[in-house]
Amino acid sequence: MNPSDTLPLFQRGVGRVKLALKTTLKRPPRPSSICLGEQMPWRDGLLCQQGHLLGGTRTLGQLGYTHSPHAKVAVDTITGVAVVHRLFTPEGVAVLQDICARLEEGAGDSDWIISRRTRGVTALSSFINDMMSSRAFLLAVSRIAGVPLVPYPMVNARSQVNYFYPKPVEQQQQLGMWHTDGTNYVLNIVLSGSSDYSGGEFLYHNGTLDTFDALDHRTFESAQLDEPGDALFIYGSRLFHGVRPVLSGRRMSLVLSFHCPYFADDSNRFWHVASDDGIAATVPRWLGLRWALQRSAARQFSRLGIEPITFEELHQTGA
Ligand SMILES: O=C(O)CCC(=O)C(=O)O
Ligand SMILES: [Fe+2]
Repeated sequence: MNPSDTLPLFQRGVGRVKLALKTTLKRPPRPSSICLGEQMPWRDGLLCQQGHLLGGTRTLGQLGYTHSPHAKVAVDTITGVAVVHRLFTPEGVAVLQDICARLEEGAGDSDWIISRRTRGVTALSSFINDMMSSRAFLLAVSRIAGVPLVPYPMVNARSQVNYFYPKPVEQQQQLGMWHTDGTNYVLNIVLSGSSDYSGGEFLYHNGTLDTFDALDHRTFESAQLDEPGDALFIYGSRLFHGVRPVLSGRRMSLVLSFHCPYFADDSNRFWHVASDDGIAATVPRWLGLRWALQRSAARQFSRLGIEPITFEELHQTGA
């Protein structure tokens, strides 16, 4: 088998600009018309009280990076990739499944490997919005990441629900799967169980961006995401990753992005966001992002209504 037949590479550089133009010309979906009528509010008890389990953790240093994205934070402090089990209770997973399934109504079609997706879901679901602003949830994700985190400041790039369905073989071959994310700290929560679909494995390149070769599958790893609610945490802008085409059933996932408020640096690029949301919609949001990144960490936490999460706190146990 020639891996290039099954593992095409997603657009970068000029390809992103072309994609941004295409997205701009397409009629945007209208997710704001969805009325979820959520029955249950978020509560911290929906996080697994025994604490989550991590598997296959690799720091940015272990992936081969020598330069840290943040001054004074070592590459071996920041997680590059980790499988997260039991972050939520079964009830928490069931509520997320229900909300994300209902958000499909307003999903836009995507001609990427993801069949459909709904962006900016924190504006549509108060449950997901409150979960992302919960100090307990942010502390759990910060501990996984190795740095304190807040929700990513740009709403559309902050959260997304992906729906994958089988596609005709001819289409799969033209479509990109391998990509890096625009955002840095990304939690990919798979809400379908492994018996709900076939194909759809989450692959990542176990190395740096420079050493990625789409044809060399020896460096690829498949994340063990079997139970609904299992998640893959990644440093998305520095890890090539992708979901293989789904062959049967449906795979649904909730992808959440975070930002470390102690540093103003951010890897996102205008064309990356514009390729997802179109150019016109991205301009004001982009200006808002530049503004938000300048806020102090104290201000970012106080806007969420929570006490700051500190570096020291990440290493304390029993909290
Ligand atoms: O749906 C997933 O599990 C992850 C897809 C992905 O990498 C993305 O949306 O950027
Ligand atoms: Fe991604």
